[in-house]
Amino acid sequence: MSVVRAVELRLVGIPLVRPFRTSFGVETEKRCILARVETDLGYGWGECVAGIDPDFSEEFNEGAWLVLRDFLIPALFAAGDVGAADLDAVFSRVRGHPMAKATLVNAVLDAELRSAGRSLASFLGADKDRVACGVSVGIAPTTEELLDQVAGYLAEGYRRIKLKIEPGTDVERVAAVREAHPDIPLSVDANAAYTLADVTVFRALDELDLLMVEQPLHHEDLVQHAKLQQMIRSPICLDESIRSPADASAALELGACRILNVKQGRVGGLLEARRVHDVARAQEAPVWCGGMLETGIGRAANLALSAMPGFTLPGDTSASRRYFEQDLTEPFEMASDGTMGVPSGPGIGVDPLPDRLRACTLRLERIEKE
Ligand code: OSB
Ligand code: MG
Repeated sequence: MSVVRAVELRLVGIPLVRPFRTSFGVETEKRCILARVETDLGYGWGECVAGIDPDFSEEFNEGAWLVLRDFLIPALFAAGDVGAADLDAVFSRVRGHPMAKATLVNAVLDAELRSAGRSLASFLGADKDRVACGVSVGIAPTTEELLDQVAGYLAEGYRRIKLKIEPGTDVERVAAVREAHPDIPLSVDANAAYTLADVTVFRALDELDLLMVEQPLHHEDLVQHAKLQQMIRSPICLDESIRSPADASAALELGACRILNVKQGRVGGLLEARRVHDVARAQEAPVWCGGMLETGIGRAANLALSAMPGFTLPGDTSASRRYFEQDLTEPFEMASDGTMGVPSGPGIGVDPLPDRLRACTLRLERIEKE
């Protein structure tokens, strides 16, 4: 338990090494909110996974900033002496906005763990100190470029390739990658771009021995996902549809998916992510750690989460250099066997490099408890 005395909100921007294109848009820069909470015991960091536009979810940077500044931070100050585990209740009067809430939950948890000298991985019950890494490959301009990128990532050691697809850029592309690499773990992510009327696409993908098909349909279509899962062999994995442990449990019970992508930021933070993990484990559904092109701050949290026992598939926990020429923290590097070390220092185990942080900050607002 501790009293939060101030929160620094910061909008940061870092160019991506190459544009990242999905079925919902293209990103050339990572832009996100970082929160640094100051408590009577120390400080902690949280990264908000919202992006520039409300496209992956309703949440986006400018909206999340206002929700944090005008609702969540005042509620946190009013709560007085609190622990990260209490924040669910403290924030309950704000409906939705799991990404904004996660920012503070994670920052307060980081502060608690730092002051206790305990690593996040140990707190979450990690059973490994290295995790297997996959890579999410954006929609490329041509099949040749896609094949080049995939070959490059495989040469670096990535243990699973995930291809972004959209209507019109799907079966042929995926088949070309499968032909070039008959034995690799391969998956696709549609980011909700299809409908049940596209079942022929998924039947064709079924022939390509995919590890999973991620979020084929609209995020609110749990029933349609259950119908699609009945029609195809490849396991469906849900991402956008899962915003809470309750969603996870509903989706598994309905048969809307057989695998879950756990993004701590999308489900309201690390504590809720642990609950999603527990729900999935109780139903023997594998989970893996998704990513939102995080900076080193969010990446450190993701790596700790990935080290939990139910995370049995490689995550989108790629090396810093897959995203940025220079990260905000010391770069996360992947070994040639496709594994990455889980930070073991107190809390998330990393800090932003002061000069990098200054150079990447686009806006800074300090909010103090009265
Ligand atoms: O759907 O998993 C997704 C990135 C931004 C928004 C949504 C998604 C992604 C990724 C990249 O696939 C995962 C990563 O490497 O961080
Ligand atoms: Mg996804």
